[in-house]
Amino acid sequence: MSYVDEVMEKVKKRDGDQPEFIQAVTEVLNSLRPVIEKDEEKYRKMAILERITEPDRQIMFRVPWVDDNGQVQVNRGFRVQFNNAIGPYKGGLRLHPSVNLGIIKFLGFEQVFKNSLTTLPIGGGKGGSDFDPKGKSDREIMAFCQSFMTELCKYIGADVDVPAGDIGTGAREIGFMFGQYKRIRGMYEGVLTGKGLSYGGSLARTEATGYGLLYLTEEMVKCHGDKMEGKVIAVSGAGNVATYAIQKAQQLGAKVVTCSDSTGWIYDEDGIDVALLKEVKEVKRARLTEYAAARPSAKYFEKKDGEHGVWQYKVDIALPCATQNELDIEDAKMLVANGVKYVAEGANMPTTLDATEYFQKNNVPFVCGKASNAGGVATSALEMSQNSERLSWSFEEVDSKLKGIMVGIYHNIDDAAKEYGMEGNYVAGANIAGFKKVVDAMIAQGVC
Ligand code: NDP
Ligand code: 2IT
Repeated sequence: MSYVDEVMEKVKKRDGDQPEFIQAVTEVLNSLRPVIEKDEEKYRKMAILERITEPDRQIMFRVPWVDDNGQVQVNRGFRVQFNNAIGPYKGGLRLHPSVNLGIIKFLGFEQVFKNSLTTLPIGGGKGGSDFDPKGKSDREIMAFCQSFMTELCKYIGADVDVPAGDIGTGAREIGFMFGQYKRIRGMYEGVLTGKGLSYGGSLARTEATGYGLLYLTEEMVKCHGDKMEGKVIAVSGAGNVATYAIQKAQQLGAKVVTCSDSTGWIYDEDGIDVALLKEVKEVKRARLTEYAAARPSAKYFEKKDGEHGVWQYKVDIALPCATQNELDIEDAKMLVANGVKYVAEGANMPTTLDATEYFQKNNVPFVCGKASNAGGVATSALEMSQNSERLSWSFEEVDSKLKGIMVGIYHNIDDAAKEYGMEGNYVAGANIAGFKKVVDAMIAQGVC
């Protein structure tokens, strides 16, 4: 049996109850076959694949907090420190009821390769909780965040592990967590990114993931002899990534006709009104029904099982920006039948494995999240640099560095795919390029 298959079997046996983690490992290890096969005995002897699929450590803890009725609530907190071969652990904190160890492990595993692709010195980690922020008061959110950080602060630090936002964790939550860290540890350091601008945050971090997705997409479109201007785009999600992806797409002359949340989606034939979307989602924290109520050109549809949602329309580009496995094989067939030309992931693993293969078989250029959504964590690393030198850079400076990084990632993954005879397979290119740097560092650092 090949070394890749051997390790795949081991991971399935050991972590078979973590389907998302198995899915992420399957995609990465399959892509690495040509690299591993070139020097199979060396990698096997060093147990590189066993080491890269097993986190350095997995921390799980109780998060007790008091709700507005005086009732004590208990959630489960997680931090998976996956790999720090190239820098301190770095990755977001997800607050969503679906969070469990397998979800955090898949996200941490992806983060290792993504962070490597940014070219910046950051290792991979992820954390979060099954806490549901929906419908909670600001006081309840603060109570949760303070309790969560009371335990988490033992394991993180500016040179150890630097968490950030993800689903359900935005500027408000980062602020509450930063305040609690500072209070308990008695030190002011850049232990979190995505901070407010008045206390060490970076300009352009809020926009970075969405903007970065579009910078990479624009470069891919250009390299296919095409242009962004006039393109019609379907975006899913209505959170941080989706909002700024829509904004940048429109600045580049494209029209985004959809967005969605967990209960339904919007089709807006005139193009999404970003100012209104921000008012509904960032200010009021309301449902998309409010967007439709305020905009005559928009239609709201309630989500039902088995429907294609935002993927049913005739668009040139699809940008899934909500959550894992939100674009399945049936959606992919529909998009391809409607002539989709490019797909790039804003979310982490939003496309199922068979849907990814379907796009590739039908020659639709497809970029996986670990490359196309790397702009968020890259800008987090730029926030870390600014914190270390105790300076703040201008929006233009951060944004231009972000653009340079995203254009660089596109060419890096394109070149890696070509080098291994898989031209146009950006999934393989991303996994191979991300893997090589981490593995060089692991080998140089000995058995650890
Ligand atoms: P937000 O919490 O800001 O927004 C998430 C959006 O996705 C919301 O519209 C939410 O709807 C929707 N959503 C969440 N879960 C589900 C679900 N189970 N089914 C359908 N819709 C869902 O998160 P972000 O925008 O930050 O994150 C979106 C994706 O991008 C995630 O995969 C995240 O890991 C990834 N990502 C984020 C980065 C960042 O910098 N923030 C960086 C790189 C990747 P609702 O409000 O109804 O829950
Ligand atoms: O998935 C991701 O890359 C993020 N949620 C951002 C992580 C970070 O540290 O900025």
